Order: sequence, then structure tokens, then C-alpha cells
Amino acid sequence: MKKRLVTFTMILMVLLMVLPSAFAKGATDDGGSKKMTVGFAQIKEDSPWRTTETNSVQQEAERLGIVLKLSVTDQAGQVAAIRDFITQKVDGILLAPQTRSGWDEVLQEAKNAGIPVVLLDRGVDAPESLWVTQISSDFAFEGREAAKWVAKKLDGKGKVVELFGDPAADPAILRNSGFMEVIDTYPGIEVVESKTGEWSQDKGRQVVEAWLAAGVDFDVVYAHNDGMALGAVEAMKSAGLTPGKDALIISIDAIKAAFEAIGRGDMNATVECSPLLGPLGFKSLIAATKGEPVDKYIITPDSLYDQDNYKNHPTMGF
Ligand code: GYE
Repeated sequence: MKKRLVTFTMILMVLLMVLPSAFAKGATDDGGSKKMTVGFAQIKEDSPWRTTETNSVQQEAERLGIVLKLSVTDQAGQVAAIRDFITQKVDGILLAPQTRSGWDEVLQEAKNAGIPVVLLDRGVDAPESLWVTQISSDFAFEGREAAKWVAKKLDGKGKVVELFGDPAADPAILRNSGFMEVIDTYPGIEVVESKTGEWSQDKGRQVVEAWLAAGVDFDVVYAHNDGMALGAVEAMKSAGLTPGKDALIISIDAIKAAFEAIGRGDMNATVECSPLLGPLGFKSLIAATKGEPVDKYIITPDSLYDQDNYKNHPTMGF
């Protein structure tokens, strides 16, 4: 009898240990607290900025217990990924649009399926009714800030070469127009060359190498992102020049490698552009799925960092 009691007590104890976790699992697997699923159509691009942005999205998804479906491709692949997300009936979509145009049809399909789309880090020319919000920097502001710094350092007179991002991409278009808006007010400053480095360090290096080989004379390199500016640093060094002195180098993004280059004196300035957009992205998407209002444009604040103030950046770059 005593033995039976001991066995019974043991079985009861084991059951008590196992049951709560069984209930917890049931609660997440079954209805009620079903996990939200979000698709993220990211651009395939060889830049540390973009990797940091992807990490920001992944970390926030994890923190919130959201199931994230990540696709990293070119624009055609992004369109296909969105269609795939729609078929999988995701609850929301984050899209970092490679270029400005070509989105109307697929965004309409998402809207027809009742799936909200939040634009991360770049804008599109599709109607505002097809997307919830654009979360990004003010790219024209970044261009103007860079130009003001250049005009001051050149004292209103000198030659600039511009390393363009993708000419069809929203930030490249606006970083050029914002920059020119200010430069055009200085008759002594001339942009002597402007060419795409496709956002890449290696392409940026090749473009500047070609300019140097062709004997192009310049006082400033203005690059639409830090990666291309670091390519310009390499090109100048291999031509026996001293970047940061023989020509000033300014760009946009504020990645850690640019801060290090500023510290060494290879680069002179960078305008911050935050890639840490995961938290705002999910906040907006969650609000949209609940039918709550979301601002059409959520602009993250930026400031310029140069040799005088780069140590003030809270993380010394992204
Ligand atoms: O500046 C650049 C990236 O869209 C804001 O894209 C983003 C830009 C960023 O390639 O490094």
C-alpha cells in the first residue's frame, strides 16, 4: 500500500512538472495569441549600412516575438518576394524599395489582400494610398548639409567630384538635388564630374581611379554613401595622394568604418543616416494592422559629423 502511494505521488509530481509547459505551448500554437508574421523585402546590396538595417529588423522581430520572413534580392526579386508574402498570407510587409518606380502593381495587390506595407529607408513614386508610411531620413536635407560644409571648407571656390548612388534610387536622387540646391548659390564651386559608384566601395574606388588616371583635378569628393567614399580613399592612396588633405572627402551614412577613417584623417565628414529602423518599422506595421492612424512620413533626425565633433556620436557610427 505504502509503495503504491509513493508511485502515485511520483506520477503526480511528474505530471505537475510537465503540464504547465504543455499549456503554455498550447496557448501559443492555438488561436488567440497566434504570432504575427511579417515579410521583409530587403535590397541585396554589399554595404555595411544595409546589414545593420537588416540586423535591426531581425532583432526587433525577435524581441517582439514576431515571425520574420526575410528576402534579400534585387528589385525584380523584391516584387516576386512580395507576391510570395501575399500568397503566404503574412500580416504585414516591410519593403526597402531598390528604386523609386515600378511598385504600383504589386503594392495594389498587397492592398487588395488587405496586407499593410511599410516603406523602410527609401521612397517610391507609387500613390500614397498604396502604402502605410515611409520611414527614412530626409535625403535632400542630408545633401544640403553636405553642401554647406563643402562651401565653408572651400571658402566658396573649388572643384567637386560626385560619387552618385543608384541614379534611380530615391536617396541618390535627393542627395544630389539637395546638394546642388546649395552649391548652385556658390558660382565659384563647380561639380566637374558626377558618376554612379552603385553604392559600393569597390565601384567607388574604380570610378575615382578612372578620374585620376584621366587627370581630373578636384578638391572635394562628395559620395552619396560612406562605402563609396572609402573606395575613393583607396583610389587616392594607390595614386600616391593623401585622402583628407589632397582632396576633402565627405559622404553620408555614418557607418563605423567612416568614423574610423575620420579618426585617421582619411575622410573628413559624414552626414548621419540611421539604419536602425526596425523598432519604428514594426511599431507602424502593428498600428496599421489594428487600424490605428500612422503618420505618412516618419523622418529620422540626422546631423553632420566631422573631425571636430565625431567623438560626440553616441556609438561612434553604426
Ligand atoms: O545611405 C546607403 C544604402 O537607402 C538610405 O542605401 C539608404 C541608402 C544608404 O545603400 O548606404
